[in-house]
Amino acid sequence: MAKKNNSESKKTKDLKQFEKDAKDKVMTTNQGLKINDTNNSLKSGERGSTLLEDFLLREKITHFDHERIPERIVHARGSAAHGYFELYDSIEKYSKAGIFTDTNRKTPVFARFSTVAGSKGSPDLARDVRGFAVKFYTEEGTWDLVGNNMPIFFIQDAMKFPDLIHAVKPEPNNEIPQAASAHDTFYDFISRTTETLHNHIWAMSDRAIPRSLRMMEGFGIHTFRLINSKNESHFVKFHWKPKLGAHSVTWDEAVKINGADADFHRRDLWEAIEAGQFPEWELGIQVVAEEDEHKFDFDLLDPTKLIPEEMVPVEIIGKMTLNKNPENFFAETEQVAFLPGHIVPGIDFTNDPLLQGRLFSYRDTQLSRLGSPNFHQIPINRPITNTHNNQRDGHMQMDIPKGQTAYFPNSLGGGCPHLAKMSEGAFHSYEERIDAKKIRTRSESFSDHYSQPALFYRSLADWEKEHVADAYTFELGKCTHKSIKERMLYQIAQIDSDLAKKVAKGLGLNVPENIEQPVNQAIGADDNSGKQQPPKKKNYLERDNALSQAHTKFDSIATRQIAVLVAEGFSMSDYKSMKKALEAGDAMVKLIAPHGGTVKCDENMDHDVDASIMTTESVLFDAIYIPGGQQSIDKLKDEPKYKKFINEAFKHCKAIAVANEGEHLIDDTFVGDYKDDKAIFINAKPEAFIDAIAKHRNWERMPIAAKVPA
Ligand code: HDD
Repeated sequence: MAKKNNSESKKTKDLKQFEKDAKDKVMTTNQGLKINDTNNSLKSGERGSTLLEDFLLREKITHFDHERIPERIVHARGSAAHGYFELYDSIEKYSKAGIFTDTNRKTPVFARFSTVAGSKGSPDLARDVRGFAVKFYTEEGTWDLVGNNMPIFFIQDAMKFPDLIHAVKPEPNNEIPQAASAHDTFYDFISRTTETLHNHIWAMSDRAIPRSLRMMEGFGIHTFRLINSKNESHFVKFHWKPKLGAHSVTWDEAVKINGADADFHRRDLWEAIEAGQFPEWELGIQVVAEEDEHKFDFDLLDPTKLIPEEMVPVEIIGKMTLNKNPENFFAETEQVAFLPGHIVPGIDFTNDPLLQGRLFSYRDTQLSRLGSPNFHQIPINRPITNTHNNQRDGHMQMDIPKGQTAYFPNSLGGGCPHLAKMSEGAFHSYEERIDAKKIRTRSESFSDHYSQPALFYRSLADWEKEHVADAYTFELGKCTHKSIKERMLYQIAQIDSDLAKKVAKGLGLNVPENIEQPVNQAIGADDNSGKQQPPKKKNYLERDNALSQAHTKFDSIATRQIAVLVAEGFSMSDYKSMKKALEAGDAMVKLIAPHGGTVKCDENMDHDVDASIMTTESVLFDAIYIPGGQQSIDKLKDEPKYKKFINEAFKHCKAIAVANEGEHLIDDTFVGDYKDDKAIFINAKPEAFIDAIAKHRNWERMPIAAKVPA
């Protein structure tokens, strides 16, 4: 059953005043002049030249000529939705933030998900990190948690960000490749910058090709501080845990989805919300006491390290629900500006050098992207609280600040706006004690670059490990320089020697025993302290189950797309019972027929076709059901694309169920020889099929699936 759309929030109400609805309205110019022709320019004679006088043409064309703004320098491709955050229990012992203490609040949010490297129009299933940015419109001001779907970052210091991005973006001479990390410049950089290897192995894992934006985790990455009302600080890491679990597609699917539906993730998010299947994530925190700061084998300020959940469990504190799509993509999703510097009392920064640099970069980028220091006045960016200060003017000032004074202190303006006292909720930076030399260097405590990638790899299930090996092999296989591949193989060997051997085999190379030094050039040229080569990996934890998607949730088929393959005469009784069971679990059942329009079942009823086989692909679905009906099956057997459809689903380890004569169709496919596979069902109860769909995939099938030439 679709959930009720109770989407009104203080923020969506605020946005309403800016919405424009042209329904039943007359067309006008931007000055309100009514227009009776928007098709023809003003000419001297029927075939004459266009007149300079034509202000209607000029207004229309000028606006069009300027309707693009620069895309985001990174995270250009993204989709977003409105929703709200609810707190389960107050965490006032850690934080005084209203959002973390008041369980009666429904804090409005706007969340945007993105890929990093591709342009605005790039396909959704690129192998990439996903951005996970949430704007909380709180009563005390806006808090932005600008994270990713991986818990660590590539680099330790913001100073390296332009290098990282220049290396991964299309190469500057020919602007190739689009939305892909599989190229020489990226691996030239990665293989020489060992701090990147942890985030990089995550990017080689299934996490980089999520099944849905609704089925991925989110992380604030940096260690932040929570500040309570006694001004005591605790370190904190933020986690988003999807209610549907974290699931991914295979690389073969990703490549094909990009062709079949480049908007796969965007469409999936949009359609789920339109269907009332609101995406939900629980917010979790890992809290570390001040006095425990140095008890770990890694530095809490190093953003390339995670705190294993085995060491510090995640406490679930609340839930985010996304329940409303934007009204206008450009006005909301494109113009939203996230800034890690947007915080509220009760939350504060740490000295993580990556975070510190971000505090500068995001405000700066909005100035060129949105064009004015007044970007906070754009409707989607306005806080739900009142704002008063002495900042004035600038491009596109939308407010009309009243009064004679724009300075502080003043007496002519009655001293207003006056300063807030702490007791009135003023922000006050945490008074951290600092006694240090001014120095341009990297802390020795950041130098371990191999232990956590190794922990990640050890924690994966066998099928996940295989995907990682395939991903490295694919990516390095796309590089053209042998020296880069070999340097990368050496680095992989420092993480796991078996993994390196597998990848080397695929590349037709050997894993080098040694490589030219130094490999870690992330520190200054004059630093001779021996930090050039990171130390060998340590094993301070054998495995952390939270790092593997084999330990995610497998209890729901909600929003799973089920392709039902039918032609005229399909069995209504088979279809009806399966559809009922699938829809009871909130799955999306789609009829795929040889043609569009409607298709008749064996009870002579017309059914709307969701897609003709010519317009869709197996990779867009999670599972297949084939009801019986001899006439229907005979027709399907005549159409070769059905075989491709079924073989591909089998290759991608998906559940397939058939009823009665439906078995004859799979006998014509690869599936015919593997009917004892645990996710292939012949005349089975719907419950068994449903259970297999909830398990996402039958990864045990991988060795057989690899043989399918689809
Ligand atoms: Fe960033 C955008 C996430 C490091 C500079 N970043 C951006 C977005 C996300 C992240 C999700 C898109 C926000 C949106 O949807 O509009 N970035 C991260 C994370 C990082 C990180 C999780 C490390 C933990 N970023 C980072 C560094 C710098 C930047 C170190 C620069 C020093 N990021 C930017 C930017 C962007 C941006 C250039 C582009 C568009 C924007 O900010 O608004 O300023």
